[in-house]
Amino acid sequence: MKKLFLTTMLAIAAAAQAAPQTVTLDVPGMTCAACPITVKKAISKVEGVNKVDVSYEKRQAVVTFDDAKASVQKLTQATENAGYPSTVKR
Ligand SMILES: [Cu+2]
Repeated sequence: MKKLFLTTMLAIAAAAQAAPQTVTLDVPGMTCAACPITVKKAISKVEGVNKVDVSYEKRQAVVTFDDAKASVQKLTQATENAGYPSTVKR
């Protein structure tokens, strides 16, 4: 009984560690309709990213990622490497 409880707790802990996270990045450097394509490509290449929605009008990227593999820092680094520095929208 105790062992089952422990196993369950470990499973919950593991699931919590690999929780999908959604973050909105401000990408002010997008200046034309082609920019979001570059930004989306750069973010998509980061391991653990599940979904990327880039809005040129809002100058924002909404990214869903597995936080066991990716991190906000990796995302902002990826956009910066592509020529579009970004910051987390708070
Ligand atoms: Cu452009």
